[in-house]
Amino acid sequence: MVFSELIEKSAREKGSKIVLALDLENHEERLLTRAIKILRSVQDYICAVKVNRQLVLPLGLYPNVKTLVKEAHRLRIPTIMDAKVNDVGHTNEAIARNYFKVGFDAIIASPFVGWKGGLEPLFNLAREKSRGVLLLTYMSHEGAAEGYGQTVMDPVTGVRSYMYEIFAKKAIDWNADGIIVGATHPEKIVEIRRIVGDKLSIYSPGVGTQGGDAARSLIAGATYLIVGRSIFKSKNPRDAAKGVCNAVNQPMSM
Ligand code: O7M
Repeated sequence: MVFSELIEKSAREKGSKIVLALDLENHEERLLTRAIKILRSVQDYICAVKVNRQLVLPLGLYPNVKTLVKEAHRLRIPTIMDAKVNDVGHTNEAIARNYFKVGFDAIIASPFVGWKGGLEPLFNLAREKSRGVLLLTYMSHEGAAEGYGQTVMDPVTGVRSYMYEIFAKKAIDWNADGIIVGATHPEKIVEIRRIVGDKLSIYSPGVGTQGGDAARSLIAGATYLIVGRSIFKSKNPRDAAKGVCNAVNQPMSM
């Protein structure tokens, strides 16, 4: 099963479009225990878990991150490694190989490095291992405009486009499993959804703490919502996850 089908199935089974961003602070004691505890407590209200380097660095891949990924899979929760891979091809491939080896179902990469000698080897590896690749397309922070939002001119045709329009089209051409567009820019979600149609899922981070609105992002065209602090920093993460899940729960339209 390809990643986009895996998460779609999970979303249907759980009745949730929420991807938990498990960004715990590294000063917290017993980090792995706490990560697993939160994951178990919210399992009924999330369709996937996203782990980033903030957690991987203090935990270490072996054995801790591997244990966490294994636990997620035991709970039937797909796992996404938010590595924002952004280097030359051979190191991109090596980075992805390490994350796939501990069991991650998908990896997040940056399209700025391009295809040839950039993301091509990573995509090839992901296909070989039946894992997913998600691409950043417009980030949630203000400075996203300086990169993803800049206007660029095609040197051959002279046509001007926004960087995010180009990335959205590349994501289709490269056969990515989904793209990331910040919930703090619902107008960008609308525009990008027009470009990708129903060919790609849109994952939208920045809900809650960063100011993005869950329902508004879904109406704009997001498929999944990536939510971190407003769930795991709350006194009762399970109730918080349930709250976000129920607030946006309409009949699944994926
Ligand atoms: O809900 P938060 O604000 O606590 O966490 C948001 C998560 O989404 C956090 O894990 C970020 O790394 C991630 N994220 C953004 O906040 N903005 C982006 O533009 C992109 C991401 C992301 O997930 O990129 C893959």
